[in-house]
Amino acid sequence: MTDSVAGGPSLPQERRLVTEIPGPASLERLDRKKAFVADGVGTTLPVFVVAAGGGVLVDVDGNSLIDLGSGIAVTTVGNAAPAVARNVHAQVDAFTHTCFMVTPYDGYVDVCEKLAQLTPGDHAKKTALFNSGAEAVENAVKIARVATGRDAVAVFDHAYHGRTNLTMAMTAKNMPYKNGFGPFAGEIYRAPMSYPLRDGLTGGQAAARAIDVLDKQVGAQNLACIVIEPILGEGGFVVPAPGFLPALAAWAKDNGIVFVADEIQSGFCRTGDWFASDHEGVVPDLVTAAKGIAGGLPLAAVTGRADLMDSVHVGGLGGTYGGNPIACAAALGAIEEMEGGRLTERAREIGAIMERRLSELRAVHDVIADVRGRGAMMAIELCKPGTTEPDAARTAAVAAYCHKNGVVVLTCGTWGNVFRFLPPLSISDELLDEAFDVVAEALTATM
Ligand code: PLZ
Repeated sequence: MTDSVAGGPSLPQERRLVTEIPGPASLERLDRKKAFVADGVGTTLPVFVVAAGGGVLVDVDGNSLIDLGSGIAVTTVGNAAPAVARNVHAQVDAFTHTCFMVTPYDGYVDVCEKLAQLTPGDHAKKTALFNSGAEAVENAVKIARVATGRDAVAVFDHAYHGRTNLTMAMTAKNMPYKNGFGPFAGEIYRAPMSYPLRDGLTGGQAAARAIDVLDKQVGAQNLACIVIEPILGEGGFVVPAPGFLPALAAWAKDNGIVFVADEIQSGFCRTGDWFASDHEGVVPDLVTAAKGIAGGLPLAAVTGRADLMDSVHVGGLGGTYGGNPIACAAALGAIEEMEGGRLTERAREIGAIMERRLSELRAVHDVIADVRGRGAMMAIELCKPGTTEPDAARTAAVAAYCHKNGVVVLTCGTWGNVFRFLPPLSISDELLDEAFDVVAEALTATM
């Protein structure tokens, strides 16, 4: 065991490599991981972390790495962010759990009130809290089914919604999420997503194509809900063509289908708006949120039209830990950081820097087929030059170079050929620039 080291924004904001990555102390721990942790739980970059904050992760060997992943879009306000840490400490000292379904407490209701204000639309809204993103998605489907009396659920190509049985069925990619884990839940239907690089369609055309599939293969009258990520997360940070989401939302509305925006990865300031749906003025019936909501503590939510939320019988929604008081205290701290730190604006600034750096790289590296994203949710897709044939091998090589050189980068996409850049919004411009210098070196070194 390692003694804890103070993290948060006061950590030196620097990339500092004192050993190979991973270093000897991490390698020793990797042996213990191998002995005691199930192999099915993989690791992208096996350095063992002892402290983190601002824009860095510090490992057990004393290396300080630049974080462009935020623990998969979670530490949007930064790691050990001051208001999160303060609220968590206070809550731990007061009480750690009662189970909201047994005896309630303010933090849960406070988070629900905040979500009613922050999610798109000014209609009457209610919320139920859960532990993980997958659990939120499952509950959104449960609510939509009860509210409509229908069974069918529409999802999209490249979608990621989780690893539980229902959400595995909703997730598109077989390896590693689904392989061998069937049989999957029924009544899940997949429609084509708007993917501008690959289909060249306008938003309206792509929506018409998806609607035609759903109308002919399922029937609008059988659909309880459409569940969609407004910007794809694991599926490749694909931003649908303008007009795609509004057209789908309008069709859902006309046909009594609940429109669910899965904002688990794209929500909470990541894209430069509170939610990605805001960008095109889409007002979903239900929104699922998790990840960035609570600065690293496990919390998830379904927020939506009060009439839909209240269609479920009393006792029909819940779970032992859903809306745990410590997680709620953390969420209130994270929201305080977002509001006080004007983090939607910061996400846009970070997005502008990343877009400039990535566009410069695209001009010299013809392996970069696409630069896309919004705010602090940017990506490049790597393809064989002049084609849209995915280049996963080059992507892996560039990632390995970045990792060895102290920059935490994440890949994604159905073909594993997309780099997604999603730094904490607490990162400095200097660190961000340094990280992209390393990405540039990596692209050159792997030519
Ligand atoms: N919906 C849009 O991005 C989680 C998954 C990492 P949980 N994405 C990261 C992995 O390999 O397990 C995610 C998401 C969207 C749902 C989820 C599921 O959220 O909190 O991981 O259950």
